Amino acid sequence: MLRSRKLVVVPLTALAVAGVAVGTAVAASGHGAPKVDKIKVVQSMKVKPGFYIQDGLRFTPYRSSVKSGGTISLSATKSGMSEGPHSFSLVKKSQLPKTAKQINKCKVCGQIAQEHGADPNSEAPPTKPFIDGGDGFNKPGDSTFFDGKPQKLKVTAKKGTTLYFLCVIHPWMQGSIKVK
Ligand SMILES: [Cu+2]
Repeated sequence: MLRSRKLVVVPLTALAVAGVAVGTAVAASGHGAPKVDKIKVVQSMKVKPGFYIQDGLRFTPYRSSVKSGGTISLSATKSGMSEGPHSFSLVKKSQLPKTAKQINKCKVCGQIAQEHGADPNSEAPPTKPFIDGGDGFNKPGDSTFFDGKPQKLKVTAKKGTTLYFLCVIHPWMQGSIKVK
């Protein structure tokens, strides 16, 4: 039931059903203990019968920081996965939707979902669970499909950069990471 209410920009049936292991997400390894910043998907739903349902599905914290070369660990609570999978996608600040209309017509969300290889006409998993321009998780367009299984992302963006992210399936799930 929740699923049918989901705000979907392009038909994301494929993303919604896929259970994909993201093998290419870069794991932190070696060289001492890299600082790991944790971002978690959580849910807290509020309902006012007759009026609205407030979907508290979100990344928390929505603002965080990481050292250049450091690691972001992505995880989710059980309820955080109640509305299907997510993506953790870097976009430009100007591409973050702010209004309901922008959320419903999130152009960049459609583009990134398409690049993940989500076939809107099938329930096949995305063909490309990890999108990377080739030099790590550091710029708009880089994206990982998140099925709830914890992931570690090495952030290669330079010190001083702020990365903005959202979930292309639930585009109100947004946040930023300061690279120190
Ligand atoms: Cu999501």
